[in-house]
Amino acid sequence: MRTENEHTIFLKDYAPTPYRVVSVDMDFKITEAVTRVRTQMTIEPRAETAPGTPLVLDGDGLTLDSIAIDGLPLMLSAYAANEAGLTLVEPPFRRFVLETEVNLKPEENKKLMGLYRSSGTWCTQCEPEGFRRITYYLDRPDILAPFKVRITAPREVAPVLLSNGNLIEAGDAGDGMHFALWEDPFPKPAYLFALVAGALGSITDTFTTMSGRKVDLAIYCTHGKEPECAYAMDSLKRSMAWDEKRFGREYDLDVFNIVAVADFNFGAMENKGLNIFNDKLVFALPETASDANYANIERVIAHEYFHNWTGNRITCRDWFQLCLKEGLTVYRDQEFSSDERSRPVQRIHDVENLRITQFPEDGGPLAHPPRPDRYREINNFYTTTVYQKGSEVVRMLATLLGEAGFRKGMDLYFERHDGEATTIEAFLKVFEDASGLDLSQFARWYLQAGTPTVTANDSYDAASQTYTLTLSQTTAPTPNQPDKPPFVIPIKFGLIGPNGSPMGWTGVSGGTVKDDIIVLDGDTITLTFTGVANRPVPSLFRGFSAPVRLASSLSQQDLLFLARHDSDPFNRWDALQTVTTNLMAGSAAGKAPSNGDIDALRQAILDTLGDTSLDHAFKAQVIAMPDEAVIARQIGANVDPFTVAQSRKALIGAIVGPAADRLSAIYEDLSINEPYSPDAAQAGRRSLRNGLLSLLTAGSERGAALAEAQYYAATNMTDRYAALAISARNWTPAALALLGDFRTRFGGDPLVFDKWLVASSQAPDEGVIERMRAILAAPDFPRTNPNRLRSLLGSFVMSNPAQFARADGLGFRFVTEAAAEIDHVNPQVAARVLTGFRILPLLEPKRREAARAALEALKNLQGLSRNTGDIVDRILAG
Ligand code: 0A1
Ligand code: ZN
Repeated sequence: MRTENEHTIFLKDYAPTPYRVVSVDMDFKITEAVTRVRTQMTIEPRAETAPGTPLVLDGDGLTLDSIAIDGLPLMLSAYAANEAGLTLVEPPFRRFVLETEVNLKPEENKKLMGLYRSSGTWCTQCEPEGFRRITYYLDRPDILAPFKVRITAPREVAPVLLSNGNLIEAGDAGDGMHFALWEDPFPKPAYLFALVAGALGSITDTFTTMSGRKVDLAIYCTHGKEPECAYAMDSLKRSMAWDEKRFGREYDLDVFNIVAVADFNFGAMENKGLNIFNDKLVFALPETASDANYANIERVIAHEYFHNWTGNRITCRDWFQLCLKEGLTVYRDQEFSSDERSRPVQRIHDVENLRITQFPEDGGPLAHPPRPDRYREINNFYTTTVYQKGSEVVRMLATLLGEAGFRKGMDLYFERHDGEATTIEAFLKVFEDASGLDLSQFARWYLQAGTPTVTANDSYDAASQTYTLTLSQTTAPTPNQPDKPPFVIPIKFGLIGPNGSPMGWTGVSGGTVKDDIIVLDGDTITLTFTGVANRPVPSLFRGFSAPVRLASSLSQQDLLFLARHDSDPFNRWDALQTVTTNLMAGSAAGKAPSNGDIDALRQAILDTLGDTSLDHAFKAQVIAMPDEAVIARQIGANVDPFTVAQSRKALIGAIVGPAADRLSAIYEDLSINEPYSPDAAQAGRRSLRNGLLSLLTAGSERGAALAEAQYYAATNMTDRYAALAISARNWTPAALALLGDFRTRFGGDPLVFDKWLVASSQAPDEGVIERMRAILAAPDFPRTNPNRLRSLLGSFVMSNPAQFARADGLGFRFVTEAAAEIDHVNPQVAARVLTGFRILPLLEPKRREAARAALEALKNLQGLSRNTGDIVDRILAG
């Protein structure tokens, strides 16, 4: 039996290392069979270190081939080396140079951490703890050093040799070998190290920074894919300009390189001056990539670029502080996308994502604060909570401080901490110093897990023209955190009068209200507004000003009123989503919605569609039906996902039925004749059209045929894939044939194959698991590629709850059995797929037991990785 403490690392145990690294010189000699890595590091004891203190370096799977200090080989008694580390028993008590040599077999590295090969290219992934798979080192983010890296490799197989920083020398090395010498002058933690060697094509461009420096930009890829990198390059240049304009941040090296690789555990990685990308986030052509892919490429290119300041120049002291760089950088990329596209639509999109992925995490067995205080496996903490909730916390700071105050704090952050590895506390301190606010209670957002529920109740007294609003917060216990003292919750709000226009008041008492923001920082406040001429409808949490769940006493009528009149587009959208979610959740619990309710909802949707002041992308969000996961959360317990899916579909049918003619007419009107462009306006039009197709297919007889026709007529991937996915999700009569066609039409393209895998995993019919088993069992299925595995299994687990959580347990067993196999090859991917089991506590007892049994069987297997063991244990304990 594992116990929580075995391997658990606690934040409270943080201590600096007794030695620091002054500089690093690495020499890689790459050949087909092995890569020899020679590392020279200049090391010195810190002022407070006692003589004789051992030096302990991290290693993972390494074998030491030679070791010397200041050029002299070490005696065997002076050190101890094994797979997991290297200890110098009594290092010199002065500055010295430690030289080690190891030999690596990148070809055999299927974990994709450290140095590995992807389609023949040598590449690296070091965050968080991959550098120790390359050389013995103090592999932690608070050790910063300048690096010089020499790469020697066969010219034929690896004409391109890249590392961090600037190229300072390159040339012939004899015997068909050549070399390159790279120098990164900015001290950096080892997790930002990168090396690439291979036969790659590239596109190049330049960017002139605000101070007039010219930066050479390049994107490297497999030969032949160059034209597919254009949108990524365009996104990069726009990101560089935006960071100058919005945050005053200029790029600092002479070159910025991006490399696209086919095998990658994550989206992308911000290595200093050498970002490495999952190729799905670089390649885009209209025929093979959807509008959503384009938007994602733009977002992730920006995200990794923005890390240059938030992550690289200022990094994390330890991995508990991960959201210092991730939450802040997600906030920055969301702001970028808002400025480049539509702000309200971006906000809706980001909040939907938060509700579908982060709320379930925060309300389940894997809940943890944005800054956790313990972990067994850090790789399991690259979560939606650290990233997306981390971003929401930064956004709340910006809301509380105002735009100018927030910028002042950010400027101070860059000024005060440039070149440091720092903490959340230091981050909050700059905003305190810039604004004079006390943020000690606000800090709880970083320290406490769980989604608060805010309850709002109001009353109006016509005689005294007084409006009373009572707001209270509660947060359920989460693992290791039974009690939750109150959060500081900024509630951006407005009061709306009977004719739909904003209402003022003459006085307010009972709590803090600054302009349009109420700050709820206790358990409950009761605000009294005086001089309110009529009963208002409150619009609360405008722009989703805090990551909470709102339980309000508003009637369906009030919500529909907001949907029509709120000046805040986010709340207009949210009001309608709330009405729909409530009706679907109610119907799944056996409470059939009344005809009046349905008619009113349908009318609200039609009115939105007819409103010429709204753009297409916004309308598309409004007509999108709530995700099954959101409905399940609303039900809260004893969920039967099959009934949820049925109720959802039934309600869509009831809404669409009498409006089908009208909806099809709008659908027809929206077709596009101009050539494809991924721009926001065209993409918005397509998303509305495909949103209508989705409604019509789920809710009417005619949809299936429309989808089939659209599939064959499509001239771009957005429309073709939408038609395919909608057909598969609704399991239309043509679905199987369309899947077959799609498979052959794009046979060889791996990223399009992923789309086929996703669509295949979404089918709601009983046969879906059998078909997936067959896909996985095919001898040519690329079982070591994370994109393929996640497309099939990840999307099944996360987005097909009715089949994943089947009452007979078949879905659960299919996933645990597949995960057991993947775990031997790539534990990170296996662990991530298994996080889908976090819905367990929400399920009705029979399904819960079936899920538990599948996890127990997995847990009992021999040789499970720490990644998988950690996830399974936490879910079973929750
Ligand atoms: N820092 C990257 C995320 C990342 C994390 C781990 C990786 O390998 C296991 C790769 C990338 C980002 O935020 O984009
Ligand atoms: Zn990041």
